[in-house]
Amino acid sequence: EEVYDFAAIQAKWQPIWEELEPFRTNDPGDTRPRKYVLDMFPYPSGDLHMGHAEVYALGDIVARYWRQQGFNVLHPIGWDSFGLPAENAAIKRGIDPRGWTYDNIAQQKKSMKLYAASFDWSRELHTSDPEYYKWNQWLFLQLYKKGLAYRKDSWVNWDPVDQTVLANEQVLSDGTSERSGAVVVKKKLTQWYFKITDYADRLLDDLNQLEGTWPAKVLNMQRNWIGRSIGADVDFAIEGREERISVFTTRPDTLYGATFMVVAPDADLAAELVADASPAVKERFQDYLVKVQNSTEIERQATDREKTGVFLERYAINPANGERLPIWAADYVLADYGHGAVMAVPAHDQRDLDFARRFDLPVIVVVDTTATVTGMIPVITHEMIDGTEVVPTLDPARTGVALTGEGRLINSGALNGLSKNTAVKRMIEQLAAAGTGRAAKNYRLRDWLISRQRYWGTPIPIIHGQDGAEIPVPEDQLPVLLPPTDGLDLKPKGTSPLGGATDWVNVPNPIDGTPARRDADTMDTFVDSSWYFLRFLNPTDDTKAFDPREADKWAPVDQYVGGVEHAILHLLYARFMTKVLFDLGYVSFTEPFTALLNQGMVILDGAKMSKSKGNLVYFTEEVDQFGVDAVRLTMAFAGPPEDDIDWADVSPVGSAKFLARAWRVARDVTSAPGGEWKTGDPALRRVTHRFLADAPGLVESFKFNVVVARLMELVNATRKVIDTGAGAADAAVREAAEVTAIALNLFAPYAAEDMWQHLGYEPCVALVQWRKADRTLLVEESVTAVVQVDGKVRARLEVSPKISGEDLERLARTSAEVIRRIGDREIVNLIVRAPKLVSIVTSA
Ligand code: ANZ
Repeated sequence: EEVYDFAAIQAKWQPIWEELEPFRTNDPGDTRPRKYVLDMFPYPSGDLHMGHAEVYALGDIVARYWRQQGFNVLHPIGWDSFGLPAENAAIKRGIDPRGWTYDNIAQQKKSMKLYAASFDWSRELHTSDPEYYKWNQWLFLQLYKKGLAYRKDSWVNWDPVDQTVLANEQVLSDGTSERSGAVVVKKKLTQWYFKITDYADRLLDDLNQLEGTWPAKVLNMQRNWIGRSIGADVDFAIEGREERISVFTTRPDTLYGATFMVVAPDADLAAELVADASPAVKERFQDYLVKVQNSTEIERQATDREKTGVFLERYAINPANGERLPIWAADYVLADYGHGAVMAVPAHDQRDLDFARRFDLPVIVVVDTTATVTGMIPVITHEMIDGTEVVPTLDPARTGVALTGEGRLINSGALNGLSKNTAVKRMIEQLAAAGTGRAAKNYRLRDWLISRQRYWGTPIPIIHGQDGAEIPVPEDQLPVLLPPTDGLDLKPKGTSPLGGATDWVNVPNPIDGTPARRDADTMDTFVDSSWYFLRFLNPTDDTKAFDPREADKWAPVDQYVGGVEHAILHLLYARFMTKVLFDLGYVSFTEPFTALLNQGMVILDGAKMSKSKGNLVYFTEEVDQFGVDAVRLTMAFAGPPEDDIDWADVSPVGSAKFLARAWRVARDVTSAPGGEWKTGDPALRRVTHRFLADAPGLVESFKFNVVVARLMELVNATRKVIDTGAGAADAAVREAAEVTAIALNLFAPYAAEDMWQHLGYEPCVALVQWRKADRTLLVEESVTAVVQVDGKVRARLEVSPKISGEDLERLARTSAEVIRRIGDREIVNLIVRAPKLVSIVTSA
């Protein structure tokens, strides 16, 4: 007997699809509505892994689905092929990163083709091709012209192992490098930045447009990352200094409670302020600074650490009441947030209170948090003494708990009696009137550091003149090609390896021909991926980065699919770049990805898979053993796509068995195509049409696992009719088998195509349209509900099996027979068991 042989089926169909190219989307006359479905492109770090197997299975369901629904679907793929892993591999093996990268791409491409995701391969791109990175350089120049790309000297996150600068986003919450795992330290360097902070408000506010189509978790992460705070800048006069010092505060209402000032030790301000201090203090400050520079931002902000600091022997003057405030340097204040200095209000800020208690500084309460404020619950400090609650205390210096809640102002001159919110407004007005402050906003978001001192990336298209001038490389001279690696030392050392390419680096100044030097840094690879979705629209065009007319047709991306590990970095940068391109007039939309689906991770026995843990499940092994379709189906069937898939808990064997079952149904069909469906078994037809009616909604809400389960039911129902019902020649059996093939195309394209052929059709089943459910077959059969009056059956009602208790009760109460039987007696009890029973007890 003929058996389901996945390997033979794969070998049969792959070359046919290769030849037919069913997923090319290049017909300009195509008038169907469009959908752009994009899966995050892979990094070519080796062969595909199980994470890829998941994302490309899920993204493909969406792409195939919209095609079946009559859409012209763009579903491209490419490679994010610049970056550190290639360079590190090259260093380790003494080879060129190009070879390593393109070999891996070839390997992944082979696997990807076998995996049969419905990509338009004619649009394949590699970000490490000069044809691509030329446009990174062009983009850089557009940002530069707009003042959005600039260089500055600054403290950067330095990875001492990879010897490179990291973006804040690449530093994990434990202060180690996302890439190397090394503890990240601070280092001062001149670096290129993109001014993403200019877009902070728009990046935040536009998240509202994505509500409902992006995961709430991602929206939150983006919001927190941008971290907008609303408050005021307050200017403090400084004794013996001409200029005032501004601080940012979210609580200008507490200005009367400020009892000292704190500056970040690593801010230039601190060094300046300490310059006039005694030698002993200077020395203490220097020692302190060294310690601070060796700690991470996370450590510095940890609330459970004992506070440290140095008094700078300087004083500020409180603009509200003229009080003299000692100025300290302490590491809980960060140099690059706000103004790198704070007004410390220990009564109402926990960090300030910890500091005041540690160094015995005064604490003045200015908000009575025990007072009632309309619409607010007073938040008061309750103290436990010997197990009993002692309420309330306004003595934070003793309790050690800052009063951060709502309340009414005290000890604050004209502000006394006001609620916190009113006092905030009033204080800002007062400061503004006096010229010593103003309303201000602050963001956690920092500018995007794009310089990398590494080889395998896009060269920055700037030439430095002898006089220090920055000269953009003229656009007609792009791309600035990466020099060959010959003779270059790629080993990380803190300066870019490109600097060693003498012939490359030394160029005449484009303006006056004097000797000049190319910028030797390369760009963060997140630049590459910030706009790649646009390059897919015309990937071979060598006259422009992308075609705005094509962008109007296809973009923004309707459905983006990828891992939650990109929830901040990549998505934020792509959103930023889209807004920049909008402002420059190149695109007509402001958000790149209309909808986002984050798939979970593939784990094993509850643990993340990794080479080092030795718990890797290999893509090729799974595919060889169970077949592409079974692996893909398993990914879809495992559960909601956003959940992690524990590969130990799923059953590719079960998937393969189901596929064999479905395939055998198609093979068993004996009727010819084109028969009358209407003559078929009505019960099976109802199952088929219920499936046709329900599946689209389920796919659109990403309940792929439910669709698979329903498909299994359909196959079982069909098998039953073949074996013990109307038989294989019944029209309903053919109908069900055809629908199964069409639907299975979403999950298991090889089996589906083979079934389609067995059913007598030409390829490709992927281009066959979804069948409309016949509404007349969706009417549910009714059930009989019994109505009892005082224990005797008095009426029978034909109702829907899904009727609600309320509806059934109403039907019973309005039934003529029931009304007649009750007569003028009163109903004392009524029990409803929908859909079967209503029991009425009367007063008789
Ligand atoms: C006085 C004050 C009183 C504050 C009070 C808070 C409570 P977010 O919400 O995170 O923006 N701050 C300002 N600049 C800082 C810096 N460079 N490093 C560390 N802390 C800094 O926090 C704003 C608050 O954080 C500011 O408001 C300031 O402390 C502190 F009852 O000013 B506040």
